[in-house]
Amino acid sequence: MRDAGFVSRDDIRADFSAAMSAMYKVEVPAYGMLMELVAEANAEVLAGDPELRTSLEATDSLDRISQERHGAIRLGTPAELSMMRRVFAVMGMYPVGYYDLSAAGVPVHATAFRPVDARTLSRNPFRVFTSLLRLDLIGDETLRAEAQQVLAARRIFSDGAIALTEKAERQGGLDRRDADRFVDEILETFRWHDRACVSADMYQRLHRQHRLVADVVSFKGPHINHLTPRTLDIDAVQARMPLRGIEPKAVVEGPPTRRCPVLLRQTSFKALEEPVSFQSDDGAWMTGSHTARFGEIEQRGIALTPKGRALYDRLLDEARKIATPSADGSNAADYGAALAGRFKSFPDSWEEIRAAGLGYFTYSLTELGRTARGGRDDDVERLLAEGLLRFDPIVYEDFLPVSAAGIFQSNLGDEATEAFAASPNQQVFEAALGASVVDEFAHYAAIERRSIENCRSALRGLQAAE
Ligand code: OOG
Ligand code: NI
Repeated sequence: MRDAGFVSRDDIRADFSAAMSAMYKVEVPAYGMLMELVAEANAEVLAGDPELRTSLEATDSLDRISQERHGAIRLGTPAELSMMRRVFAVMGMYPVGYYDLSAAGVPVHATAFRPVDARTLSRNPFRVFTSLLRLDLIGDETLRAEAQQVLAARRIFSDGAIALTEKAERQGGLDRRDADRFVDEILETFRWHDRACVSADMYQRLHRQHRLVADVVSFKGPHINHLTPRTLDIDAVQARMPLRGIEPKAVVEGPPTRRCPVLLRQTSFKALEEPVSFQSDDGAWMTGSHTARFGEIEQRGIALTPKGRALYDRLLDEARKIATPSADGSNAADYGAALAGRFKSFPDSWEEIRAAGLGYFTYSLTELGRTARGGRDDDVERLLAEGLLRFDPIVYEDFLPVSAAGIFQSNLGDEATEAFAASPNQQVFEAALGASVVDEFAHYAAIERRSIENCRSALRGLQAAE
């Protein structure tokens, strides 16, 4: 909607995504190198797979791929999370899904802020995995209280960022000048700060409790900790990383290599050890180090129905029981074999996936469908059999809790693995957020349904018009 000279939310998001990418390239040069590797691999895949190219074109998602990335931040308080929700809304990004990572030993729960409808996704699909620290899972009461105090005192948004967010809410949008200022102001929240806001002693105590707690509590803001480009061939990029001096984690998270990619596959390289400084009581700054920021790539496949997802979860679980990937990567080959073995029972053609009701698809008219006339019935199967419809997989736009935990773990290091009782609490999360999260399954189902309705009404319209 382009009311009264407002810049569209999609354009603000695209500008913000580009600004973040430029900032991260300067802050973490390996990210720039990863982007080059991904661009190279994607060009090769497209050149060698005309069918994939056609499908991406049919679903209007070819152009977005080179722009595509996600980031991640970790927030400390409910107030930060609810303000972040309002900020992202100005850019057309809304909370989708709830991820509980406590079961995997990471004391956070999370959502992903992202554009939701197909048109805005194809304009720019930038998304941010946003987690909220759960101090309630931290056993040491004194430390918990201290951490709470530090977090309560920090301000992660500039006055300008807050004022412009309120203005956008009041007016229903921002004009060009305000939109540019908004992007600049919000960028500050995500910037890396090498001066900690706690003493070296407190940092150590937080760190001993959990490295993630130290990362969230010790700094002025929720520095962006990675930006992830989307590749069409994650195995190729994984294999090439070492050739450029980047050491990837041993195991690719998510499903194994398949002809028909499902859900999401991810791999990352370890967090960098970066210099930071801590202020002592006499005001002097002392140098130390911190690891938080890393690089990641992802390959996206089809969004699965609850039935497909249940099958995925079961097969993954079985594979992990045969060989649980160890942090040092020593059993990576065993795990890879177990995963490939278990996933043999997951159908690997789009026809079978569709017939078994495992994945979501969009339907569109074929060339023949576009020129069809006269008394067609509405039955999808018949229209497909007659060659009037085609179907294309709907891309999974979300995240996976087991994979996310694996990414967290590989960056936090071995010693961070701690057993928390699984305690998902979507209600508490949504109360902090100040809104409910979108149910991803209902959302994909609605996209599929709408595409079928569109085909039907186009067929009907055509019959009437021609
Ligand atoms: C987020 C890790 C999860 C993903 O892609 O699943 C994630 C974090 O480390 O803050 O980014
Ligand atoms: Ni990520």
